[in-house]
Amino acid sequence: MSAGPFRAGHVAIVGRPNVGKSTLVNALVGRKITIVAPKPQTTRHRVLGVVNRVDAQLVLVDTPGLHESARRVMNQYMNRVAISSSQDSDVLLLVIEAMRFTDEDLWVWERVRGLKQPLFVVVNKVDQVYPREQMLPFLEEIAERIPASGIVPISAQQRDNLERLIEVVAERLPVAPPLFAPDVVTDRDEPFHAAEVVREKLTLKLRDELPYGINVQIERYAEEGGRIMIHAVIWVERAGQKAIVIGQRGERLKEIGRLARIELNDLWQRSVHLELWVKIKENWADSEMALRQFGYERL
Ligand SMILES: Nc1nc2c(ncn2[C@@H]2O[C@H](COP(=O)(O)OP(=O)(O)OP(=O)(O)O)[C@@H](O)[C@H]2O)c(=O)[nH]1
Ligand SMILES: [Mg+2]
Repeated sequence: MSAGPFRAGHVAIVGRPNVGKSTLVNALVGRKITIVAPKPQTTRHRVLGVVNRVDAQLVLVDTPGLHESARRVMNQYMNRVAISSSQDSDVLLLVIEAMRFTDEDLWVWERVRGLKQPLFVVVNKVDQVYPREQMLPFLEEIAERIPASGIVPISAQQRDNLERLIEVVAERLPVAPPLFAPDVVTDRDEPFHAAEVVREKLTLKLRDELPYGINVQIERYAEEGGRIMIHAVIWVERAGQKAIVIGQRGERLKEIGRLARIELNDLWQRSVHLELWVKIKENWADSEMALRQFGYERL
């Protein structure tokens, strides 16, 4: 146990899409609070995850992957979320992938390099590197390119070196009392999580381009006779997309609903009844107004 003062603050987690930011948040919190998928641009919102230690509370801020080609209103919104979360944080974690420093990583670094907060480079997915010594020249190159408070190689998936990461980050947080009560793990409520889990399953089950034009909205969330009743609308941008989401004889939609329901059942230890509808709102991702209606915060 440490004899130092209690420290608490916000730790923004930024990086290009698909490097493992959300996986890292879930691994550190020890519970799935933010969705994960093998495709880029999965996270769209700022989601907080709270990590409690004897001498520190880390309020992790999961952010959408910063991406250079953000032409649509929704993509610009995602980048704004990531940047404003970074500005508001006490410590920044720039997540990259082991052995892969891309032009987009460089672009992300350019976006945050002017910020005053301590910044750590988190080199994720080291489980994919054999033998590990291969990483040394890569780590040296990163150290040369990015003047950071530290470089921490980890595997979010294998939970490798995460305690070390928590330790070095906690040391840089301000001396402050906890920001959240000890039983709070996230700022998001159950309907938000339900919508996100449905979107995660859609992302997993649909071909590559489609998930970007999909939004999930909870229309009804209620407890009835000990069960959680959820009605969700899956918004797509065109009639053709609706047919794809539903699938032949409704098979795909059924499977997506089944997977989401199982996950929510397990997570909440409650019986969940989930009904899904697919509706069309043309080009909603290009519309500031549609984003507002869907509850994307104003930034
Ligand atoms: N091998 C390996 N895969 C990982 C690790 N961490 C994450 N992944 C995988 O990388 C993919 C992307 O993970 P996410 O956590 O969704 O990445 P993200 O950075 O949040 O992505 P966006 O939200 O799209 O910006 C998923 O398939 C994860 O399972 C890791 O430590 N090792
Ligand atoms: Mg994510």
